[in-house]
Amino acid sequence: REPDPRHAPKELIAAELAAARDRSLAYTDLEDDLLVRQHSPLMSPLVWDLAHVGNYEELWVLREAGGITPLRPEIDDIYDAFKHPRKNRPALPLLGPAEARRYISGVRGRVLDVLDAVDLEDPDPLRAGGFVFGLVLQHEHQHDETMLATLQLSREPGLIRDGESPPGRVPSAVGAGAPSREVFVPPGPFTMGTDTLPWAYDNERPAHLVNLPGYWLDRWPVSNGDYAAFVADGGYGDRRWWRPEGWEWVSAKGIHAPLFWTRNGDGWWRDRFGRMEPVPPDEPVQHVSWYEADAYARWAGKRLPTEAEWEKACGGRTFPWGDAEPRADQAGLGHRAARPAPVGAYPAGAGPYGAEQLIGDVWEWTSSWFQPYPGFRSFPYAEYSEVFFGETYRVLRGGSWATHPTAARTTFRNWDYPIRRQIFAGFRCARGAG
Ligand code: AVJ
Ligand code: FE
Repeated sequence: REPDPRHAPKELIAAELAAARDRSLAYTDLEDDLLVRQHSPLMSPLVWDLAHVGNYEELWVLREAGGITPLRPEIDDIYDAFKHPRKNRPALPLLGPAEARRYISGVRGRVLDVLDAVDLEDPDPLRAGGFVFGLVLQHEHQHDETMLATLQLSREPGLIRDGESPPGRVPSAVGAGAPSREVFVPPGPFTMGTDTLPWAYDNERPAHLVNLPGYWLDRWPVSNGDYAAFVADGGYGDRRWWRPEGWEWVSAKGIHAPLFWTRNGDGWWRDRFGRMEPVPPDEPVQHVSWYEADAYARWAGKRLPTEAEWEKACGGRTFPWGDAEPRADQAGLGHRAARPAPVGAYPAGAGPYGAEQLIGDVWEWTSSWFQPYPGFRSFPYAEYSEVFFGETYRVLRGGSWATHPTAARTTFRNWDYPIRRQIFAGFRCARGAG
């Protein structure tokens, strides 16, 4: 098998950096107008993401780890995500597309020089195990996923390749003799988070014991077909299923289906990167907010899992199947296809209790707020995780079809506002054993 990039030799780090850059350049290989325009007030112009990725490398690899004199200190302010909310970014004096490409390629050349010179055994925590390279690599892939969400919001056709078809529906997922739709996770303690994965973020640390009662977890994410039944049952018009804030939100906004769904005759169609298609019933539902996920679960007589319940179902390994890097038959990751695979497509990716599709395909909303683990220490900067802790953001787990394997593992924590729907997020349900 491929060596794990988290314990990577320099050549592998360099190859991973090149692959991430190819990806960013592919998503921004567009007419200037499409790069400079703001497709949604929720998102940056794509040309902002592009230069921001390079500026982040300049800050962390060149200046902090490499001790190199700033190349373009005057643009730091523009690309500081905390100084300017996304909706204001089009008004900034952004580098144009050609200049942005030149800037990030100039930075990258020096990054490779720093990589060449660095001692990966250096005890300095930024350099040890190549942490700072893992940081910028995961950062770039996370922005690539964000750019895909921007491109989906643009509804412009023909910009995103569909990729290879995801695996077809696996017969064992349906019909007589199919596995049960829920798996049981017995009571007891498990180790949540990590002390040992060298490229894990601060918010995944430290490892700590969590004791949970037994619970049932859906074997698969909720499908479009499942979700359409909630819609057809009048779920969006029935206050009983909703949190008060969620009810207020759907009522005020007139929300009655997932983002990108449109009624067509007696069926649902969806916009997928600018093309309309019937909503595939077997695919995990995407583009629902936390409030919608929470309401569906209540309608189904269940609830969302806590993030501890989600992680325990993965069995304490880097991936549900073990510590080996994902194979194509285990998880849908890295934009192999521009869509999730049907529910049941990855039995080979099951965790020890039988839950499938935990990694890849769709991010999964959990009931948990984004909070620090006991003993949390901010590293390398408070603005990555710490400033987001509290009762504002809900945690998502597992990664989507658009998530690169470098940023996918059972301990990885993502978070967003409970009203957000542009991310590639779905969910699965849980219920207590009682
Ligand atoms: C972890 C996806 C919530 O996009 O805001 C990118 C990742 N942090 N640049 C985000 C991130 C800094 C972050 N999320
Ligand atoms: Fe960023």
